[in-house]
Amino acid sequence: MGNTDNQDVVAPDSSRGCSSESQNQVAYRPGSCTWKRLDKTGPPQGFARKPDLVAPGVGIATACDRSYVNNCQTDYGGGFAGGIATPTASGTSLSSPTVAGVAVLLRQRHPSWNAWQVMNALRASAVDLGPSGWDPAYGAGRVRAVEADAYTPDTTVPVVSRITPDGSWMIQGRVSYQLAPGQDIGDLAASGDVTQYVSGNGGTGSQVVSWDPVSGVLVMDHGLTTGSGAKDVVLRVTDTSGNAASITTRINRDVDVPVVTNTTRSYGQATLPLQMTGTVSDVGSGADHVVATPCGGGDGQTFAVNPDGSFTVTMSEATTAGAGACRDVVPVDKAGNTGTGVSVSLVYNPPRQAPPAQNPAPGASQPAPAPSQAARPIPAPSAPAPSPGPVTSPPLASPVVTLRPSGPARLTAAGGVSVPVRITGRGLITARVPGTPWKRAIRVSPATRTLRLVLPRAIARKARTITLRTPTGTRTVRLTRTR
Ligand SMILES: [Ca+2]
Ligand SMILES: [Ca+2]
Repeated sequence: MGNTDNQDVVAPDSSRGCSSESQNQVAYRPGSCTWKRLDKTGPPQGFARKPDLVAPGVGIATACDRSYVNNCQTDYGGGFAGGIATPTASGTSLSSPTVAGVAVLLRQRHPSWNAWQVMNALRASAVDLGPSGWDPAYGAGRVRAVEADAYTPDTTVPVVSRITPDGSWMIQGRVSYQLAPGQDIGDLAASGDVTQYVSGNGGTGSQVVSWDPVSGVLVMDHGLTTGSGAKDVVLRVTDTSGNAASITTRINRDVDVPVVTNTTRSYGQATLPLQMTGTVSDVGSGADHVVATPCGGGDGQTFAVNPDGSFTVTMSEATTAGAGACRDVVPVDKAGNTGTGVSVSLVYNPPRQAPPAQNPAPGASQPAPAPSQAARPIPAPSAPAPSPGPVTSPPLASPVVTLRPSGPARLTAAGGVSVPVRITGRGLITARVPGTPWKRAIRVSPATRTLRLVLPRAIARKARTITLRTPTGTRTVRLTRTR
């Protein structure tokens, strides 16, 4: 309650509300000034916007006697007939009884009105003073009895609808609602089926994150704290006339993290880029995507997970033979849970050009080598051109390759293999690492002194021997690990 003089000027000693903040900003901003609901009546704590009203409270004629009342003052400008000075007093102690008297009249005139409706009648009928609308000096304005009597109470139930989510999945998350703009919200209360809580009553742990009275958008933390599964959260909205509406939001809570399974490392791809494939399984919301981050750090890249859980991660930086790429791949489910990552390293080993046809058609030309083969780490002489001959001559016999390792074959930690050899003849040999799917075709000639290969790291870790197959036989070579 504030007090004004007969010019509608707020008295210096009048009580004033929070500065320029709106009612609901005050209610939802921790640390801002909030109404203390000390007497447990009236509007809920945190929703109060004070003062409510002003009423005349300066120089009010009273029956007070200065002999007994300290703040009883004398107004020598007025006076009773007969020239006796009129005893007056100032302060909200004088303005409050005026408003209380109007409220009593309203109660008598409208016995069906509840306390909210009497309060609203007083506010709505007041003369707006000072800045337009409610302000911290005048509140709703100066009380008016006749206009308050003519007030029609609000019986409209608040209209509230949910914006997000609707049956979607979340861990901790927020629910947003749309309240019809302009509603005078008296109370907001929300509850979950696991954790009971209230909001908007000024208590600690309020779940309301934001509330914009202009747009009517309210955002609330759902407040659920336990387990996965379907949960109901209820928001109850009560307006300042006591009209209430509630809305229930079904939340599918998922706190189970996704898991990467069935990782397949692809290597030696015939075409770039390198790709790693795998599957993500998830309890609850289902896998959504994986985030692949360079193992040495850097920006993560997102790859979608298909409905069947499969995904493919591509690594585009390895474009030359022997170049490698590495990713830490972390699965994420639709609720935002992130699982444990897997680390994947791949080495680009371009496929060998197809061996020349054993019986090339007369006049057939050799295909041009692919550009990437220029970067092959293995020095290999050109394939022998088919011997020229008459077009009617029979097919040439296969070149004969005999091979005798001439020293220890070495394997470095990086996967590099070198095998000293002596070669007779020209043609292709096939290298394999027993127990793995890895194989490679190598073109050789008598000039070849060392076979050089690069194994993917995963293969190199398993490799103990390497098998070299020639048209005339197979030889297994033991690998010596070197630094
Ligand atoms: Ca005003
Ligand atoms: Ca999950």
